Amino acid sequence: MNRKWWHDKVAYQIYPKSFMDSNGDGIGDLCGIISKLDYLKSLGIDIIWLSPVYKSPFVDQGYDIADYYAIAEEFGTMDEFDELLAEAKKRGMYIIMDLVINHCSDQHEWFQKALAEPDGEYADYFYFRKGKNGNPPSNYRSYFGGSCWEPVPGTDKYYLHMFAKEQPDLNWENPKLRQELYNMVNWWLGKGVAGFRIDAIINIKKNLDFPDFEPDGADGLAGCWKMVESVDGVGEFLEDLKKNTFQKYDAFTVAEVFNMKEGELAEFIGDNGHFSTIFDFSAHSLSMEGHGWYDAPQIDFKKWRETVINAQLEVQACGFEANIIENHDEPRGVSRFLPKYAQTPAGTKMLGTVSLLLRGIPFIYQGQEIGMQNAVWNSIEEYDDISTKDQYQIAREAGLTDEEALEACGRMSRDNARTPVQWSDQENAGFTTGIPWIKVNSNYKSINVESQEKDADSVLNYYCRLVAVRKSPKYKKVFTYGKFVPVYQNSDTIMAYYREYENQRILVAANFGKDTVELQLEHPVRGVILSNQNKVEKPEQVMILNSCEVIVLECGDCKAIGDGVFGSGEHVND
Ligand code: TEU
Ligand code: CA
Repeated sequence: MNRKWWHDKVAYQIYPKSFMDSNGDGIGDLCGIISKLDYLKSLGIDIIWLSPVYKSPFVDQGYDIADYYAIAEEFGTMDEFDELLAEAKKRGMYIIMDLVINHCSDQHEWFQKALAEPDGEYADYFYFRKGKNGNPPSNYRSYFGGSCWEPVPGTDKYYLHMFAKEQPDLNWENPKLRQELYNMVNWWLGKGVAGFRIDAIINIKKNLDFPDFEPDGADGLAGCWKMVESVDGVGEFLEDLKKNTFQKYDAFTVAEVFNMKEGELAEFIGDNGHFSTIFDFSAHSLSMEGHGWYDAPQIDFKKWRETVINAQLEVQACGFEANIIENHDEPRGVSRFLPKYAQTPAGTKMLGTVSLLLRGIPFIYQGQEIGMQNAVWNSIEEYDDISTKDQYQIAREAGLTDEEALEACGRMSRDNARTPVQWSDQENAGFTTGIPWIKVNSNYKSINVESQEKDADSVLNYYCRLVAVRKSPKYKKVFTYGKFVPVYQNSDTIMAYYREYENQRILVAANFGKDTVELQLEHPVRGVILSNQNKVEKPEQVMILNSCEVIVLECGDCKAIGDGVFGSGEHVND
């Protein structure tokens, strides 16, 4: 495996609208981010992923882009963006942008021109198709509910949108469109962004026959992802994109890929993969086994552990993935992956440790470092997110009461990750002096940055130590390239693994259960590297882990162990 500049970095996702408001309009902005760069530096962050900050009507909170070359005035100006870039660079930090090129906003000039001339050249930037027997061209349901096809006014045609109707899909079969996108990507790379998080990119390849699929819901439609999963050829587009853009700049790219086909992983993240890496959504996908949020299975610890372990073992054979416990589309990780009794500072530190020391590049989502949790939502009107409102409808149409549907949304809504970052116990959690665009989590007085900065034993200060351990000169290589080896899998409540590289072996062991567990150590312990119970005594022969305890131990020598890629024996080439 060739060594890459981003391999040993720690990344942080900012959802700008909820991060920090600098001008009192209740909306987070670029100057707010600049004001917090030193805070992120002290946390040990290297790479910052900005969710979209482009001009947008915000139907899907900026994932509906109306001008790829302009900063949304709600977030600030291009000068302020350039200042953010410069200030990040001064601190040795990298900025990656969110690249949303499966679709644009219906307010984008391309789409407006297409509507004006439905048979003109811009109509071919999109998928304009005639209906069938008075119906839409196919029976696809969008990710946000309803048909994927919207009538083109004044015509007998429809346009395709796999997300909201305000997000028309871009026609990647059109080389002119692709070139327009490549020019835009290179313009941002030329400005000095270090790369991109790439949005929903698996959806760009369509089956141009738009065949119907077996309906899978009360609406008589079929999930649009069935078409995505059934068609080949996305790789050709992704290679074309990479060769014409990222490759020229050694850019770091992390793709959001659901619905990847079996056996395609190496093509996506291998040494010559389409992307530097992709997110590991395997644990998040456990919630997608129902018809919607209302019947999404609750996370079972052993199933979660097995899923994480299998993903680690599969990926280390061909590359790296990006590890998360949450993002702007998911509920808060602490609320989702920890049982109620573990939703404490100790449990939060435990979950963070298990995630950040896995093999792969860790992404911390804003507020995760202080243990932010799901909010309490009292009515569907309190929500902003279009996906949540759709899921509420799905639940009600499935016969759930308002209360039951609200419980499902409260558990799964993306808005749980979009409540403002809790900076202090002051009004609006110190996020804004104005009226916040979305409600602040009511627990901000007990969970906030300012109080935790003053507490050496806080979640925040533990995360600082955790990131420092991962990046320390002594352990950087083993945590970056070390082989992942699961252990104690026959236990009902332990999640534990070794990281092994050359003669180093580290044990990460966590007890997600309620009861204390005694474990027979397999290797002599040299010392305690990190403990969420502040333990310093190294265990001998037997290790005792209390409920919600995690410990990181340096174990005795191990024989020449591979760097975890392509099995044992392979070493990283400098
Ligand atoms: O999310 C993509 C997305 O949600 C689907 O690709 C995914 O398959 C589905 O949700 C699985 O449940 C990205 C952004 O992260 C999200 O915020 C946007 O709403 C969406 O794309 C549209 O841009
Ligand atoms: Ca603002």
